[in-house]
Amino acid sequence: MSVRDPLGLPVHTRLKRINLASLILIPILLSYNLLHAAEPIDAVSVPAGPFTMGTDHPRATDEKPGHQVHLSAFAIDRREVTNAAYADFVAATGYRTAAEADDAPERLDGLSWRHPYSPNATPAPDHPVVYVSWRDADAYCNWRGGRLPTEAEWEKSARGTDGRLWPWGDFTADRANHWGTVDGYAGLAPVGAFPLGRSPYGALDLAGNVWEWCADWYAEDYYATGPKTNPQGPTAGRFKILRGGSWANPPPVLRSINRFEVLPVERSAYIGFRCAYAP
Ligand SMILES: [Ca+2]
Ligand SMILES: [Ca+2]
Repeated sequence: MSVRDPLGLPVHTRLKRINLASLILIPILLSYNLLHAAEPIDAVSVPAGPFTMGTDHPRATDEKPGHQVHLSAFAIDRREVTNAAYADFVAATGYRTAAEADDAPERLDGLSWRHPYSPNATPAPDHPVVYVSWRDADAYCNWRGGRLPTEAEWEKSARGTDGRLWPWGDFTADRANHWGTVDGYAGLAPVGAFPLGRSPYGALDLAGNVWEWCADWYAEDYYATGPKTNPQGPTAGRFKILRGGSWANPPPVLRSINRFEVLPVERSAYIGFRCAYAP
């Protein structure tokens, strides 16, 4: 007489059925998870310590003065956030960007992060996501367990501690996607296409490709008046900070000290972002 389980089946028969089901179901479940899980975070570490923020250059305006700022340790994405990564976020959360709202002006053009080049074109998965407002960027970083970098964190990530003006040192045209085609790209480039343009900590495309949202509100005099330890920006304001310049800007705009301010609802083919994290 064989042993029977509560369903009345011989145990060895039921185990066979379980094994058969596992053979079919587990690979399906695994492949579903692999297809829908977010890519692992690839961030570079920036150690605690001081760096030179801003400049004393006579033609500088809101970048004055050069001053020592001390930051706690943090990590920052090695690359700009891609369309593929943003698609993972939208698939997981159902998030709808500002450009997709019923009353968004872009709806007349059919442009959004889903269709950034033209209404019918699908974006390249490895291009930086664009047409994202400050809130759209902030929501993504929160979902990833991070946040947008502060303006000070962004600048330290790009400049290191020796006061350089571009992430790799002095400007050379082959190290960032900027205005024109001398760098090999007329428009957006895949993220990480310029390994020689890496910052002292290994972050890529901090100069060029897309402008990057920072957490802070903008104040013209903040470099003169802000705190010298972990500055977070003014408590309120009208504009948010963008840094690094884009594929549509000439080299001086890509300088790592260049501050640019826009309304937080702004979105365009020139604006993307990356996230920062606790170390
Ligand atoms: Ca270019
Ligand atoms: Ca960039």
